[in-house]
Amino acid sequence: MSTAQELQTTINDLVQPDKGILAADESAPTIAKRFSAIGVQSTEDSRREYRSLIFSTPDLGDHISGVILFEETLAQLSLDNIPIPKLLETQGIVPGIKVDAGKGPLVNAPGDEITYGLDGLASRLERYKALGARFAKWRSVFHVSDTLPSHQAVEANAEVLARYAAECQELGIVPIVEPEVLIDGNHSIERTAEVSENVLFKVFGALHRHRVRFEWMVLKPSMVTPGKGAEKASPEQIATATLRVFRRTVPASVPGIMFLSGGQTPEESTANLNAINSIGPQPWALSFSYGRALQEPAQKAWAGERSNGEKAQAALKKRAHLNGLARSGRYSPALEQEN
Ligand code: 5MM
Repeated sequence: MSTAQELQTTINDLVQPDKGILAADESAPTIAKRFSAIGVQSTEDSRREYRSLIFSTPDLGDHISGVILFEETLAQLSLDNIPIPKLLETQGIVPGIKVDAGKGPLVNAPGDEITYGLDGLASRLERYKALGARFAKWRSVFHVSDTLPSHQAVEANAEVLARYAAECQELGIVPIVEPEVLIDGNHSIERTAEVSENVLFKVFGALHRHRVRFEWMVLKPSMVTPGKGAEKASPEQIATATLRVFRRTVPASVPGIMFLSGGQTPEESTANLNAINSIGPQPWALSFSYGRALQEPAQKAWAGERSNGEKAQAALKKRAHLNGLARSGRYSPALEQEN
């Protein structure tokens, strides 16, 4: 297969009606935090057990088109000794890989962060591809206040996102570009909209400068919401604000926008996606690439006990199903009560 064919096939497999992406790429410190909330110690074995369990959920591929893995998981065997990427492929799910190397302070920009990981990226991508990864993900974060993010933080993160995306496409790997405007703070929905619009303009400018083909990428943004400490907005307000920003900044040639949940509750993130898909038509598919909002109920149900496996799988299946409905505006909160 040519590189172009590989990229197009992966896009076709990832961006499908009724389906979205499961983000299970928590780095070691993040998964330790999630496990500690359910009283489970994070070890290589407990991570393998939990992830193997959720990826084996019967018919997970009905509503999940791709799973983002952390490097450790990509090379792990399931509890039945099947390589994890192979287990996903047999479920009809595309395996992907988080390739950024975390983030840290941006020098001379107090309060801002920059994402690391460009050094040696091409050789890592080749290794991940040999292990079965067909798409990748890189996350940049933008803190919000009256003054943040600074001009240099927006420019610098846009540049590394674009360089990452170009390297992925060169090797036939679909890049997921994740600029996350953080929910932490008391900022208004108007301030989030202003920051998101600026960030997305700069990100697409950089992607264009680095000749990234928009047709072969997926955007993973945050929704336009008020900060966590501010008064809540309704799903309709969030949908209107989000779409206004995206229609101004995201080229129609991008096939899919797959939102992160960013600290919204599972129910909120489904209701908001549903509201977004109730306004249309739009040029792109609008779906989910949730981590916490898909996994939280499953983690609670599992609580580290193998005997809870079926309950955990049912909890994940339920969120995947409801988000699959929200993907085309067919969700209603009343469905939360059904099993
Ligand atoms: C699952 O968490 C991902 C990795 O985060 P860390 O590097 O901080 O461990 C994260 O990139 C995730 O894919 C996105 O934030 C979406 O997850 P949420 O939970 O926001 O939907």
